[in-house]
Amino acid sequence: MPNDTILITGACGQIGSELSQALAQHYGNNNVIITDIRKPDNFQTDLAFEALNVLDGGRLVELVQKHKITHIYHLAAVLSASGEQDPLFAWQINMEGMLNVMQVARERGIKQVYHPSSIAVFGHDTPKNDTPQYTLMNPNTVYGISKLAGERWSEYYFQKYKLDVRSLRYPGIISYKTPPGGGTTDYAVDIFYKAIAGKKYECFLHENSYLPMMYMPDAIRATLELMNAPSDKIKIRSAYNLSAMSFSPKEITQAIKKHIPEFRISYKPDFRQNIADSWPQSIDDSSARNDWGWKPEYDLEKMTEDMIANLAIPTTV
Ligand code: AKB
Repeated sequence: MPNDTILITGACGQIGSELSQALAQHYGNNNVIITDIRKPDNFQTDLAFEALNVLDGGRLVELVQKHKITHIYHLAAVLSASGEQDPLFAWQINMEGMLNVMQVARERGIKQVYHPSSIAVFGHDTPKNDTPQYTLMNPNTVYGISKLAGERWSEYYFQKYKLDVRSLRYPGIISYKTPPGGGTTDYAVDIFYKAIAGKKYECFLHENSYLPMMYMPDAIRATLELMNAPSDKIKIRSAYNLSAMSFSPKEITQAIKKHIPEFRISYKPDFRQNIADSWPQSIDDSSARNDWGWKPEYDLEKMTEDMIANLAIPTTV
């Protein structure tokens, strides 16, 4: 739409850095404002950057007014493993940050809000395989608790204030452009950097720890397809289950070894194993498929081939 202007929080993170580029292609470079607590020194972008601490609701209002924002993609969050290091801080960023966005969106007539959720909303007593959309949800990380509360708030703002909030329960996201920070699924990214560097990888999960995962191009496409779907197709306003592939550290090692036969891995599970054990091993995303036509493109083999090809390209600095 010609007059739409997008604001993204957490835009320098793993998903934000790629989603902002995809949104810029869709809406135009001049219509996408990226924000984060600060811009990392090596962060390359053609998009306008504004510093924003998501706890500062006044600054958010100022930016919304200044840039005539119509859509907000709220990605800023503390992830599962980092959250356990300082649970109250994680709660504050994840909950107060989200409520600031919702409140500003309601008061300033924002047309659409995207607030991602995660497989972290599930817990130890959730069915592990083909985890249904609606099931037992007793998360035991502060990240998971905040994402589940965020889902309830999303539905609340939609029902009570007709705010067009949409959300996906992302699995672990694998990508090569910007590294993830502080997640339990990060091993599936770190492992590629070690393999490409010809180094051994010490994995913080055990070899048979299965988790749902997705390659970044699928995650970006899912987000855009969800947000561009006609409103009557969006039947779930908490967050949609979303799935692409599921593998263990042992299986991703085997996939990497097809390209780099000398690659070696060892296992030293730490506190993140308990988090991984509380999450599903695979996800039933039939609601997303039926409601707005979701279909992933990348499986483990295709993703591994693409990751290795892209990481092998030497960077020119
Ligand atoms: C994490 O591991 O915390 C995230 C997630 C699954 O939401 N990648």
